[in-house]
Amino acid sequence: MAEQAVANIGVVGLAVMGSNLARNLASREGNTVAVYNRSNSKIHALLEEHPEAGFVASETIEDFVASLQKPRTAIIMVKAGAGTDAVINQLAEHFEEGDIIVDGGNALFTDTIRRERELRDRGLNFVGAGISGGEEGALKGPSIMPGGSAQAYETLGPILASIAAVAEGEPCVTHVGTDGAGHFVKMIHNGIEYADMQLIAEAYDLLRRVGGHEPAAIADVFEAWNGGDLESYLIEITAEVLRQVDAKTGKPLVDVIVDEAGSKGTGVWTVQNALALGVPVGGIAEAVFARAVSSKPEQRKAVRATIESRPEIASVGEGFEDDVRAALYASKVVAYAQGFDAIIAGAKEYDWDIDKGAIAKIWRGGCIIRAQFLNRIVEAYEHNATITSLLEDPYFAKAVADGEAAWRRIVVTAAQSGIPVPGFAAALSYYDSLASERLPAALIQGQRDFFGAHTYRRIDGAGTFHILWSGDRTEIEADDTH
Ligand code: NBP
Repeated sequence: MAEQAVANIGVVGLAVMGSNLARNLASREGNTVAVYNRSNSKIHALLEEHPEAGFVASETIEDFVASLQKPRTAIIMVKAGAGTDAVINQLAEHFEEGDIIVDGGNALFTDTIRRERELRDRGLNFVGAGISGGEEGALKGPSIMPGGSAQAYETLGPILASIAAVAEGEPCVTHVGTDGAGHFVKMIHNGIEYADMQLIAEAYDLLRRVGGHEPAAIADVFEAWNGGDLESYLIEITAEVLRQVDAKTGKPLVDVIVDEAGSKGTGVWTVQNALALGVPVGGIAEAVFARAVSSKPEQRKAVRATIESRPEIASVGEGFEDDVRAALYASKVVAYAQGFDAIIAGAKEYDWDIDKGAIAKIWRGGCIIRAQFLNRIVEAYEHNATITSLLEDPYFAKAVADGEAAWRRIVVTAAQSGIPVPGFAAALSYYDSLASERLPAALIQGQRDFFGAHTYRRIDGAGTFHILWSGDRTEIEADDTH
């Protein structure tokens, strides 16, 4: 066990993510990796299974700290929440000015903001780093979204770059911004992931129920789509899942899986925070809600029992598959546009200087939403970093316009057939909202003025107005304190 300061990086927390990240670090030239875990059995197991990694192991936090060269840099990979706070406190007790504590877990970004402030006051650097890619990513190359100070990134950046995934020759890591910026962007990444998965699931449902195809045939469709502009990890694994046959029954696996989707909460965080920031992320919210609806089997059964007949499935022609593909692509553009809107709003609220193009770049490899499509987002922000929405970019504007007719046909077909497409429909409504010259928000303002004297502005001049609704219904100029 370790006594001397020989390691340039340490990992605390050796469950699946931490041990894989430690192995990834150890496999890169120039790294000597210190490891520690609360239950020592995990340390021994890791050392036994991977002697080649040359880990510097410690059975106490004191020895772990002593094994690190200065500035000491330790990555924490423990369960988010109380476990993370416990480990931070242990490290902070022994760390000295300039040392760096990295939280690579799935922390809520507001916790990261708090932790960074507390540790900064003690002269320590704290980096909240979102890490995406699951256990395989941690081992072979994740997408890494670190926040924190620029000073900490000077030491940490090259180490993270050495273990990150590589896309188009560039490591999938960038200094996202100060304090909680990295965990905020990771949260949005997960929100977009929810939306993307929901849209793919809706496409599958339509191909199955309207198109009449079996899962294996739909796998072929997804495989073909993966060769085009939808090329992505999620489309690729969808084909794999649909092709899988259940060994026990001989049925497609997808037909024996209970149709109740679980979640770990990052989608909910995305929607809660977007609501607080006033950013419409309907595609992500519908994806979170769709999982919630699926997870209420008793309610679904009770309502189903009251329904006597369901609509007939609409009959469709040869172009149906292409229509579904176009609807999927257009809805996906909307989901990403909404996700980037949330990043812009978060950056404004929390005073982060976030380079949107750089975020799209680091999502091109290692993470769950990795896709060809992200290159188009990189190009959009390279072309004009000040666009108010991705839908304003010429490429995306044309992509959506090209698919628009098909998108509408698909939403109509789904509605006629009684097939839920909350993702496709919400995305289309959002697009139509942005595309409409006048919105019925004017009526809402009238209603608000009626019951709450909330006032309104006029289209033909400055000022704020109110109708004397319970009086003679004349308009008066109001002050804007209402
Ligand atoms: P878990 O989230 O299952 O956490 C287990 C680890 O936390 C063990 O090392 C455990 O130590 C340690 N721990 C706990 Br629990 N409470 C502790 C405490 N009070 N003090 C010290 N250590 C404590 O591990 P994981 O699945 O490897 O994930 C690690 C982090 O990475 C999490 O934040 C997770 O959200 C995030 N993440 C996971 C994935 C994924 O695909 N799994 C992907 C991306 C990010 P013990 O051995 O002594 O109990």
